[in-house]
Amino acid sequence: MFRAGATARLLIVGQAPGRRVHETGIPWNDPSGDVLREWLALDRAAFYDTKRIAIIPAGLCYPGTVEGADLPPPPRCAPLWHPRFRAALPRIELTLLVGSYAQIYYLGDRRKKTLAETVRAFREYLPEFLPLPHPSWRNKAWLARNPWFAREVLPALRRRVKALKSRAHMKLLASLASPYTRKVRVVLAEKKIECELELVDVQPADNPVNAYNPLGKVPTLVLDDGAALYDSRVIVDFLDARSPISRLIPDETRDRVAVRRWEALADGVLDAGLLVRYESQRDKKERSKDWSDKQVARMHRALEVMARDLEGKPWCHNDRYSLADIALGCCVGWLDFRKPGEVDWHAQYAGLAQHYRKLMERPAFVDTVPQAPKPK
Ligand SMILES: N[C@@H](CCC(=O)N[C@@H](CS)C(=O)NCC(=O)O)C(=O)O
Repeated sequence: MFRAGATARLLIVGQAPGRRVHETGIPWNDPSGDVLREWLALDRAAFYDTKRIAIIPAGLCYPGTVEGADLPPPPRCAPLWHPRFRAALPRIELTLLVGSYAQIYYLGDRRKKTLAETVRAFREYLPEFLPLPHPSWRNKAWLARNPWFAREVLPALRRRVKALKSRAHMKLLASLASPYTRKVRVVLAEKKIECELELVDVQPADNPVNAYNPLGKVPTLVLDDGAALYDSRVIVDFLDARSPISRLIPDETRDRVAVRRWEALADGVLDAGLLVRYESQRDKKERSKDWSDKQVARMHRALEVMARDLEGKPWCHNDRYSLADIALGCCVGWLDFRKPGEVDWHAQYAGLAQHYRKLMERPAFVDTVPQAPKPK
């Protein structure tokens, strides 16, 4: 017995259907389900909304009872079915492991000696998993013995579930020409995070972004509660931490700062390129050649360092695709598009061109190629 829609972002893995659930054909349709819904602060409509929540127990079928007690799920069930379900549910961001059977399958050796210790150490398993005790009436005494559960775990659980619910309404104020916006869009696509795109024109001094971001720049990410995040570096940080799918920023400090240095370099080339572009749009007699030359020289120095650091490597940092590659791709893709200072990076930095071709094999890059705004 299971309920799941391909867009679900929360997965609830319980034990196995009990007799009442088996008879009604609805998972968690029993007093345990009522307690679980209270823990999650969700009503029945929200709980059974398969577009948002998938419910797949460790054992899919009713295993029967012996002397009134439900039998445990057969151990072969989860390894057989869960990988298939997970492959069909690419958007799951948080998996609630309700009871020890779900924890055995998903956490394996990462479990502590007792269920209570595992649950109490819940922060260790986030953002991917959150272990919970089984909310059955038999566990009432457990809950009384462990008051920290209501104090520490439930508020964290409710916060996460609420955040998942509201995430659908995130809105990215964007421009299809902006390379920084592209960086955020590639991250959204790689991490399979849904987000509405609102195209805005940031040219006029009085533009609609100002109301959310005093800097009046795109990208700006507006959350459900109206809070706004900027700039692109802060937004990608937020998005990467929100979902465990395709981690793009490493946890370990040295790796993380190495990836972020790549990003700073790629963004720095763009900052200089934009200045060159803005300068070229001024009246001819007002343009400063020295100023533009300084920016172009800066771009060349940075491109040279990037080409050198990439030499002989499959990816910018270590052996995996990361935000460093995304930042580099968005940088050189934009140079192609706007050609500030006529920098011929294809010829001069062949390694970067080759890397961009490789990135353009990814749908996230193909779908976000910069486009000029439509003339009004
Ligand atoms: N550091 C910012 C740069 C954002 C930025 O400069 N965006 C440009 C579009 S590519 C913009 O909004 N420009 C409007 C303006 O400068 O008035 C980021 O990473 O998000």
